[in-house]
Amino acid sequence: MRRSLITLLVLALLAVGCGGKSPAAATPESGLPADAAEVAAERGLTPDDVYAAVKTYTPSGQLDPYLMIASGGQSGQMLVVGVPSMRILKVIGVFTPEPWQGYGFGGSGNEILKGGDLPDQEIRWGDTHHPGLSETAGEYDGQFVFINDKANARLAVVDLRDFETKQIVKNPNSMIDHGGTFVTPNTEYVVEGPQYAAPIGSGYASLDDYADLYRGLITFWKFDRVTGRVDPAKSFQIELPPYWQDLCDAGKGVSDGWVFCNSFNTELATGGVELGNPSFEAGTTKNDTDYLHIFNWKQAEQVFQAGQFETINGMAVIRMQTAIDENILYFTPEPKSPHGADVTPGGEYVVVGGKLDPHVTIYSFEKIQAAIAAGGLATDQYGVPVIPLDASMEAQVELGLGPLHTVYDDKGYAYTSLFLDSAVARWTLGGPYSDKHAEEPWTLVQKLPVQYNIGHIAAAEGDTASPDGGYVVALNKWSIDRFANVGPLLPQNFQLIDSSQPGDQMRLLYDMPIGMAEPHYAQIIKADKIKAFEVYPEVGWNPETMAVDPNAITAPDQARIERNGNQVEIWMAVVRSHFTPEQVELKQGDHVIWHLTNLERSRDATHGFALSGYNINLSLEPGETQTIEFDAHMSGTFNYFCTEFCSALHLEMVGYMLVEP
Ligand code: K7E
Ligand code: CUA
Repeated sequence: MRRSLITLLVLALLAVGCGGKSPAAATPESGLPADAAEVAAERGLTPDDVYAAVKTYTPSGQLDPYLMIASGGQSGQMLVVGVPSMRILKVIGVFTPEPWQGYGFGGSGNEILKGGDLPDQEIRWGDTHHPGLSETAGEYDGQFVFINDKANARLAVVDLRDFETKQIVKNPNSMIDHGGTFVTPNTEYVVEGPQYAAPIGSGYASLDDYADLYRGLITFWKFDRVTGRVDPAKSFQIELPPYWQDLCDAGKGVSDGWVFCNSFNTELATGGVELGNPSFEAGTTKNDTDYLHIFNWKQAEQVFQAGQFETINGMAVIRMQTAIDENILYFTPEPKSPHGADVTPGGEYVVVGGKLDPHVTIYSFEKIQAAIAAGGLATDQYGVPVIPLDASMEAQVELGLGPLHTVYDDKGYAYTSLFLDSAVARWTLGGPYSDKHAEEPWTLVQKLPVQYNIGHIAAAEGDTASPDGGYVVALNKWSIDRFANVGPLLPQNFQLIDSSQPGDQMRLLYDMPIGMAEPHYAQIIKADKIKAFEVYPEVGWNPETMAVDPNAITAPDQARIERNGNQVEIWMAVVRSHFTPEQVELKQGDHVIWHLTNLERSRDATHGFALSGYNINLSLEPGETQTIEFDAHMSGTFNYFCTEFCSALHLEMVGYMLVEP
């Protein structure tokens, strides 16, 4: 029935011509079923609208072929969105406690969040920018996703078996970062690019000493797939000039072993508009060009393993002079104030968008290598060899105002976001991509308006060695008039674009408001690559260790309370629709260790555990074990209750915790 309706709709579209701008001839003669035609007419839908509806409508029970993992901006979290339905499936607690996931309210999430604290400062939010999916041979493998916290220079690891954060590491030598995360093609390293320069370790130094004491710092976090953790002891950093390094990308294919980062503020501006100095916005944009940073990370890894580093705050730092002497670091000029540096699927080119230059500049990895091999390069003021632009550049394509970020598809097209034009530019790649499309290489094909001020752009499997094509998502910064007015703070707008047809046939399909933060980047992975648990594999599973917890119980009759002096230890069973025990008697001042195991094996049979007054809240997914520990410092009558409506007798899923004064 449903299938035949869609067939009819599609036939109708063909009949009325999908490209037309006039309202659909919503009559039975159009081929639309009478009731659908009436709805289309009533709502004033054009054939384009009907096309978009049919492309995105996902009937109940049908699954999306793609998942988009988006940064959650200032919320500190990550979002999981189905594509093309643009349904939000999950908010993953990362740098900010997330009550729905029971993350950061007494369970193991507290320890994970603590991993990101400064020595003397607890931090409970983040500014997430760039999610990076783990890769094997340059393809997303669906195992992990990483993300940075720009605000505090931290990195988080999320395991895609349960979509939960497993680790947060604090960069001990930076207070801020930006150009990460992204992975090397086999996830050997998760790279955290820097941003605003500071003394290494972020100690105090006068801005008068900026050129001498301030530095950039790129971090290569070693990732261990078996433990699912970053290993700081096997990680290293490279000291850089105090230019403000921005976005980075890893080479792949022919350029595997290399990393590319933009920079701005090669002017070494230090601001002070209030003192009559040029403002940062003026001071950092004086030069016509900045430097694309080119790193040989495989060489850096060897230098690190050979011990040619200094240990600063427990972290290995390869000094700038070592990086120069050991042929790790090169520069080439790039048009002023660049933003994205994006490596093509085969690794042949790096595409750079200059925010203040209407072109994208395409660098050839082969030419860069030839220039390095030829030697005789001049250097910048810090002694870093600079490859002249005409020796590294392959092409420039004029796209429009404010090119920022570029992604790729399977048809030899690149897609660049144009911030000032509020448009997505589709243009053709040359070289080995020339025979994939009908147009001239390095040519603008189409500019599709978006609403409004697009920042990043994401494509299906777009950062892999073999992008899919079909969908592109515009991550727009402003939404202005796109949605009902909800006050002066407006949502961001994700716009889904159909990129399945060649030539100038891109179409806008769908608007999705993000009313919780400003997402920056997103990656889109084939849904069937992710093999997430439906329930935890065994009863008693500890999601932090990804193994059965020694304090798990497997049946309600193992539940018990043991007192040892003023320490009380509880082993609690949680199953529809009761907790065992239901009465917990404590004395004020007791130290409480409380293990909870959800014995359920049915999918979605999650129980919550909220303990009133004590700021404790857990989400116990089927099979999960969590442990909370606290001092019963308040006397009184408290309830613990289930916060997930798990059964008809969910309200009865409750217990009393009595604390005797
Ligand atoms: Cu907002 Cu990648 Cu942090 Cu560009 S970044 S827009
Ligand atoms: Cu368990 Cu509600």
